[in-house]
Amino acid sequence: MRLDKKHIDNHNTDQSALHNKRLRFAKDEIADADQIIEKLKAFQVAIPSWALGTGGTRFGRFPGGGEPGTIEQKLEDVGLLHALNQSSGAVSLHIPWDIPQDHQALKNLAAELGLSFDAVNSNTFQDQKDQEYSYKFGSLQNVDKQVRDQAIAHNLEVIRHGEALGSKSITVWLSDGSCFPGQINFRRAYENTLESLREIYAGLPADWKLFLEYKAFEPNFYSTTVGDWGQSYSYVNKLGEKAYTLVDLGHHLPNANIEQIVSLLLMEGKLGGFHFNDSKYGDDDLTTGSIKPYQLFLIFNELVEGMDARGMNHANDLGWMIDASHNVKDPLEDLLQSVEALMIAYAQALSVDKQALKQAQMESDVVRAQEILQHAFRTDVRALVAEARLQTGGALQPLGLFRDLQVRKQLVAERGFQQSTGL
Ligand code: RM4
Ligand code: MN
Ligand code: MN
Repeated sequence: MRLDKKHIDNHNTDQSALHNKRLRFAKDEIADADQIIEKLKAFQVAIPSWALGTGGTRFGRFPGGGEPGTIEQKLEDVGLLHALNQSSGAVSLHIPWDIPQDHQALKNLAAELGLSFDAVNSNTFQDQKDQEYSYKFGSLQNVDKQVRDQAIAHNLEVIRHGEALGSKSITVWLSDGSCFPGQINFRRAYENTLESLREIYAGLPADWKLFLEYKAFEPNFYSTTVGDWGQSYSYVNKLGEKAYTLVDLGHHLPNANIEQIVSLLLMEGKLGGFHFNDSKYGDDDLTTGSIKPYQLFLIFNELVEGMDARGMNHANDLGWMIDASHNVKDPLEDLLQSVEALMIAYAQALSVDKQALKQAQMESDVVRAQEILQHAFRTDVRALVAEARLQTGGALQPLGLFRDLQVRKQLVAERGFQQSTGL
């Protein structure tokens, strides 16, 4: 299904009086509103191919209808999101959940929908049918070199798929670790993993990046071999200049100060990208900004400050991706909410009075520093985000239009109740 542009235009016409009123108010409140709008227009968030269907928990799964069954349909779904918000212009594929057959045809379809391919993801946390060796006791860390070689070969194949699609990065997330004390030797696991990563890194095209994601626990519950940002940093530092750490917001122990992690990784030039989501307890993969919007804002505040300090391009120099799972919401509605939350947090961070904050810090004026940050967080920037969408051809209210047009009903009519390969 494709959206007819005239539906978007009609929707925007209907909404324009209200929008203009809100925009005037926001522009009065926020200095540099026009510059913020320009930055928002350039900012794109990649949608994960595994989040377009209903997810589940280990207790069950309650699939909805009209879910995409093929990569082509997944691209079409991302195309729908992008048509609505003009901020979802990329897709991140997970292999082998999605194995591209005809790369050129997929590239053509993506181009038609205004999409590009962001990082490709490898998967050595599950055994696939016909796989020779099992990953039950780890992949890149495995004590058996044959298992490691199989996992390395898989990663190299993922890179080849990505190359053919125009991706420029691979994200490696390992479930490797142990469930019980004594199960593995930590140092040997580290060394095996490093050696394996070096082989993958050696197969990286010159203009590619390798993102190494960390996670504190699950599915291994005693130790994880890339368990936190320090461990990821230790590997990527040894690998070389094309290797970076990837931060998934749900992969920390409770109450970790993620914004500080972000700031320091940026300072070290080793922050590669993000998997955005939200969580209350663990790797809950909930809608971005649904539980801790202030934390999301604080992370963006560090991102903007740190990227500006290094002269980085906000839109292109880091990988911006969502990593979510939808159990009770329509996946497309959920993703629209996540992208909106990201745009709002980014806009709020851009609106922080950086000079004043710096001065407050230099004077150790703690109260003033808090006032400055919270002022930005509490200022309603939604009209700026909507205006950026309007100027790029998107809908003023993407979620509202998605519902008005009964997109899900149309997808069900088109595809039936098939189940996608969602996470
Ligand atoms: C992991 C991690 C990875 C994702 C898998 C499905 O917890 O977040 O990024 O690819 O889940
Ligand atoms: Mn992730
Ligand atoms: Mn995760």
